[in-house]
Amino acid sequence: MSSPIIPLPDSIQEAGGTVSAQVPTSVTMSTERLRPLVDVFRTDLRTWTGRELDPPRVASSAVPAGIHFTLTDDGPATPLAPLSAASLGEHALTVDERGVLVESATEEGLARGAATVIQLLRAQDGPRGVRIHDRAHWGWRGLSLDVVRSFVPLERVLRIVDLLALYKFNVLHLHLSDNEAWRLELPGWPRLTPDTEAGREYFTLAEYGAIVRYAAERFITVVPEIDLPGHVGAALRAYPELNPIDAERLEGPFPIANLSVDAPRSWALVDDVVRTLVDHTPGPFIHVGGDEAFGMDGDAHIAFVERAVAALRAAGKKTIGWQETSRADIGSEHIAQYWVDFRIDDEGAEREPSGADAIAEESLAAMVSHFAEAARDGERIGRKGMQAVLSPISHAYVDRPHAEASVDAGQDAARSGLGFAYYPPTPISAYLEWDARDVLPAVDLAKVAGVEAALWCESVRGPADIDALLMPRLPAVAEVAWAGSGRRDWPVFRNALAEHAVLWDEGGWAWYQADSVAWRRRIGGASAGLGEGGASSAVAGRAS
Ligand code: TNX
Repeated sequence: MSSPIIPLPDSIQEAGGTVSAQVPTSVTMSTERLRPLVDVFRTDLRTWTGRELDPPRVASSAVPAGIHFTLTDDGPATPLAPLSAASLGEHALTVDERGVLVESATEEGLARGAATVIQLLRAQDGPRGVRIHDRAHWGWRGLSLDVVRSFVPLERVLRIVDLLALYKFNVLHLHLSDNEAWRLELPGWPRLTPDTEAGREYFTLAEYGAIVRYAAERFITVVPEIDLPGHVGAALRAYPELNPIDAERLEGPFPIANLSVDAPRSWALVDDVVRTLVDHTPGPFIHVGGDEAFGMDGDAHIAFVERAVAALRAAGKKTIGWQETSRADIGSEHIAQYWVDFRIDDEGAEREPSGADAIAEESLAAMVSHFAEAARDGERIGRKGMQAVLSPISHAYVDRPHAEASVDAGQDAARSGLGFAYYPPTPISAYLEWDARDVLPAVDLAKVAGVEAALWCESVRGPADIDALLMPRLPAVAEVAWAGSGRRDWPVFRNALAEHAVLWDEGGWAWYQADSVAWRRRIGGASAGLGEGGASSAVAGRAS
């Protein structure tokens, strides 16, 4: 049996005979405590389906043709945190003649069930009978969003949060600084965030707080990253005293741009970054960056990572950093984010794009030695017993050029310019057909925390490009991130994907209309109903 729900639930039982004739219009909840959650559900249902629900009421059970949320445990709510027990989002969902019932011991579980309800209500007619039990395999299901190479304004970030919620992600990792720009207000360092001709292209701390709150309402934790000690070109342009030598040679792709270990201001910057992120981030994790400090002395790199990690821990935070941070002596509580999987991607990684600026000779030499060392990070993560979040370039980076043509002529014409030009064209199936359990054999499976997609924006020319890179690749990564094994069968998955086009259309996404999928659009106001009309009582899902 196939199901259009993405990611595929742990267990689904279709009850073909109990089709609800009506689309629900009312929503109830077992306790007043659920009102904020149910209000967010109503908002998000409107976003993705255009449907309106009456204001929620407290009730002891479902009302006919209504949606009912039951919190089965009235103990105190635990703080939102990736990798907590609640982060698996366990819940049950039943659709029968009484209506739609979502049950969970946690609010987070109810929110994940609500995402399934939104997917079920995408069709024009009432949802069919179904019995679902679901929970995530991985407690870290993230998207790393580069708001630097192309600024992503607040409103767009919130739309991306909506998308993450729809596909049961629980982490938004914000990449806030890089060679090109610095996108977060930092008190005491005003030159980092100048106004540009395009206006103000950075987040004030108040705006950052608004993103954090909006995400938290959807049980998504923001993990901020100010990338140090490499990738600091923007900081060096604003404050050359952070490294007078590197500040002189910031042109071209992949510049050597590191904080200088000898510059006292470098350490002040690290401390101010740490303090600001800690003060404005309620979530338990801060990302220390740490990647691609090309040309930097290894001990100096380690010194910065150790100082940042120590300062964050002293302030009560947990740390994650790109895989290169595994070289520091920071204990096994640290999470290393693995990304350099050139082993799987030998062909494309070194693809020189036509017309690209030449990479400076010294940058190239520094890169070659950097990636030689990176090849040993996986083994290091395993040996040190660190946890790992998996973002393999070949399967989790959504900024790769599209391999499929688009059925939309405009999109197809723009295709060659979209995606980081150093990667080969990549089909949607590449984001589905991998298993997080196979990525890092040197790391104990119990130490694998989960999966994170990454959207880097070097090739992004406007909002439509962001849409076309994320969609429909993100749901494929969601499938891998939510499931231990999942539905990694492209011909089956694409049937489910095809059904989601109506949601993306309604949500206003300029998603990439790859010609490898028979998209089902809403034609003349009617779209197909839910389910494939398979045999009733079929049992499916990951558990079967
Ligand atoms: C590598 S991923 C980078 C980024 C680029 C990206 C392009 C990582 C830790 N570093 O700076 O934007 O490739 O896909």
